[in-house]
Amino acid sequence: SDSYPDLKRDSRFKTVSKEDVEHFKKILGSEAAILDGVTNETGEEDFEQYNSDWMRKYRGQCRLVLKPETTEQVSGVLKYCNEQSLAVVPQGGNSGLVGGSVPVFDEIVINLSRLNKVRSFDDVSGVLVADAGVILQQADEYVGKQNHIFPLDLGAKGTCQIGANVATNAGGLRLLRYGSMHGNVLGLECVLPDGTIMDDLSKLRKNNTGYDLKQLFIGGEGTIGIITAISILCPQRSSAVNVAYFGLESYEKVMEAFKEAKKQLGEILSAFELMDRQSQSLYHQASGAKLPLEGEHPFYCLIETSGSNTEHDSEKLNAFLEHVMSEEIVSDGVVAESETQLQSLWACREGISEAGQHWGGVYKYDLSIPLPELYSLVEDARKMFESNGLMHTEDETFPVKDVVGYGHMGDSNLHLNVATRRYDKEVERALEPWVYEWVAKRQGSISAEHGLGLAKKAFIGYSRSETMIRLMGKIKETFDPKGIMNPYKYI
Ligand code: FAD
Ligand code: 2HG
Ligand code: ZN
Repeated sequence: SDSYPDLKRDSRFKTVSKEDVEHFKKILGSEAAILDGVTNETGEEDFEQYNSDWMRKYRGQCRLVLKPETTEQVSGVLKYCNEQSLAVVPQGGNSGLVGGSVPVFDEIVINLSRLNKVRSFDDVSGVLVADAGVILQQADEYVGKQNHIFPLDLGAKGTCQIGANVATNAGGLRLLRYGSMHGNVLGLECVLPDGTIMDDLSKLRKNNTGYDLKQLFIGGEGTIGIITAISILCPQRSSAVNVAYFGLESYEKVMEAFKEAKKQLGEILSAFELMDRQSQSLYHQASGAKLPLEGEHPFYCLIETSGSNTEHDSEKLNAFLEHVMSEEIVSDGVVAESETQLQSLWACREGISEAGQHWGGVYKYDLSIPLPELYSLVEDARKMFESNGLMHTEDETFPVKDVVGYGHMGDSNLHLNVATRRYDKEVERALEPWVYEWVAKRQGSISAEHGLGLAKKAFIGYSRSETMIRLMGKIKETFDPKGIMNPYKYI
């Protein structure tokens, strides 16, 4: 591939033939379920959305997209692919940030967008059972009508799919309150590479009967099978939701504010997000949106509370605000007075990811770092770019525009985004393995919530021991002996 000079197509995999396409047509039984550039002249541009990722950084060359509508169809497709040694890439909403959801060479894309029915919801237990291809926002709206909330929320909610959320073990904005997929997913239905359906759509919270195999698919990034349905515990929706946005003088003050928020807001705290000045400026420049506070502050935080009693929550939040203002922990702040204002405060946080690539390219790092040192990475990265002369915020001849830090402070999860004017090998060489070494030295994780995909595959050793990587290899081999599932990625 021209896109990946360092990678070689695995010659064990067959190239898709006209006979293969005929076979898939029989399994799927509908024109709408196949995008076929093998037996006809379908142009490159029709494949663009399946071949290239959200950041336009990774690009494959697939000429066949399959969109099964049922678990049985997924099973039929995989069984055939396994027999014929045809490599596949499971694909959800294609919002992943590590190049995991697009082919590297000519792998067949198995897109799950048509497998999208809610199967059941029980408003007593809060258990939702739904197909993998249901879009996150739609799942949340569905359970919302019955006063529940999907236990995950993230900026890509309008496009990402719940099956893929499980496959990536997505973290998002409220993990602090509701916990991770590993705890909330009660059951899965998966199709193994040989077409076997593993039906573990349990609705039980407790089930200590043998190894918990579904956990391997949670965060498995489509390397051992395809998730076709999930069963997940949805908490009660809170009737009182408040959002506050603060400006702070230093990172030390941010840590103090977090400590106070836990102490004073405890059980109603549902998000504590961090944004630095540069990230807010980038968001403002890219979107044109007005920032909530007058003047600039080195740091900003977004706090959300969710509870069942409006009066009680407001009282608590006001007491907290009074305290952090009078102690000068926080310099300035605003509390959302309406739903519109609440949305626009959240947009200041959720909009950063997209703003990062507004100038042409972006290098994204998603890291777990112990809180006291979390922000030093951003400062060190800036120093690094200043000393090697690659960064300038105004001068367009410099490849790097700015370095910004933000993220899920409540989970010790930093997002380091290096906004560039183009994808540039020199910038990449300056960042890697520098970032990974920095994080490993502090016993952090080189991928907190986005996964490994193609982007981080080579760096797994910075976060996992050789023994663990060897065991992971064995698991992969057990489930997928022919290696057809999402090859060239993960491990
Ligand atoms: P895709 O990108 O299509 O696929 C992701 C991976 O899962 C691929 O490896 C793919 O092969 C595999 N896969 C997809 N479907 C299946 C399936 N049914 N079975 C098996 N494997 C499958 N992530 C976070 O964790 N937290 C955030 O806060 C967050 N915010 C984001 C904000 C923005 C603006 C964007 C663009 C992305 C964000 N992400 C975040 C990353 C991304 O949204 C998540 O990783 C999400 O879970 C991916 O869902 P998707 O449907 O787009 O999957
Ligand atoms: C977020 O929290 C996402 O906004 C995306 O995880 C982070 O783009 C990023 O680096
Ligand atoms: Zn995130």
